[in-house]
Amino acid sequence: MINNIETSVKKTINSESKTFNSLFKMDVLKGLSSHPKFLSSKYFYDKKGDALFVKIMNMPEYYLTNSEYDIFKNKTEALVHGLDINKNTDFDLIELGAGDGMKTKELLKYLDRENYQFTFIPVDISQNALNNLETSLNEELPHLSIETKQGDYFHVLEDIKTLPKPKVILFLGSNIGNLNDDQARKFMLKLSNTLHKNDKIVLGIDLIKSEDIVLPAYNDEQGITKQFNLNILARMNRELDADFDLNAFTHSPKYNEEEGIAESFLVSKIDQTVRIKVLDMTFNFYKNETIHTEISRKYNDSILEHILEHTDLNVKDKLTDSKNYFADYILNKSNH
Ligand code: AVI
Repeated sequence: MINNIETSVKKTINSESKTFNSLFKMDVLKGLSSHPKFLSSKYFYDKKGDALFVKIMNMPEYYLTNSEYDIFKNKTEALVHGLDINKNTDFDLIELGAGDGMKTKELLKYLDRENYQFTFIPVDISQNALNNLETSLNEELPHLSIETKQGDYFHVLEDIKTLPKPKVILFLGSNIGNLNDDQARKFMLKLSNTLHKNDKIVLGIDLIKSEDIVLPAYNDEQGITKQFNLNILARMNRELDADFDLNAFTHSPKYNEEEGIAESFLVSKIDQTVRIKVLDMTFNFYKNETIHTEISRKYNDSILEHILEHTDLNVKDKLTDSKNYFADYILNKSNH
């Protein structure tokens, strides 16, 4: 029975993929036809989701933002020292997933004040976020050379590869944590292959710590993270003409301290059938059935070493915040 469903789903995906004009539809079809069901967390981030994520970053429970800001504000000199940049060498400072650049501005101000020669290249999927960042940087640092790049950073890496100057890549905010270990290994290999010898990466990652600190960050009192998670259903209602009843699902975050993995699920409160008009399909959910929506992996030194195993990247330095919650690792590319 399961085989039949899987075969028909595969057939549908194969035959329809040419006509599907959006990856979203295909991913929804695949994820909701799987056992257990899953949806990719990248679909949290539409306009509504972006706004909710900004709220999350400002929540008292979401320690990640303040922890990394602490490093950028209070350890700027050590950070720049670890990057080994010669003041007379022009370089590109590329930020993957720049957002509002709050942390990066501390670094930019320092580099500007100390007369380093560089161009700041923020990369983001949202043109709106890039425009806002450019406007605020033009005001705060009028001499800064800035070139924005809009796009999915997986694809932008191809363009970055051709840039001739030495590079420093910023990949902050524990964004790598939203990839599983296999995806993270592939991504870091791809990133490593876009770099030249002695280029650097600043990789911001959340460190493994106890459940009483991590879990509230994904289960806040105000219910903002719940809205963020449910937005993926709301997005299917908006974009795929689905009829999800948001009240019929709950937000359920989990954290396994031993593994250092936080995960979010949506759980069906009742037996129910949901129709997705654009797919011309219905999906059944039984009471307590889960949809996996996000992984937020936490790291330690040995997990990171494992992720970097097949790359030419070596850990050169590690800076942590005053509470030891978060780390910015400086990685050096050792070969051409
Ligand atoms: C973007 N990313 C690093 C966040 C995280 O912590 O995994 C996304 C997030 N999900 C729920 N809250 C925040």
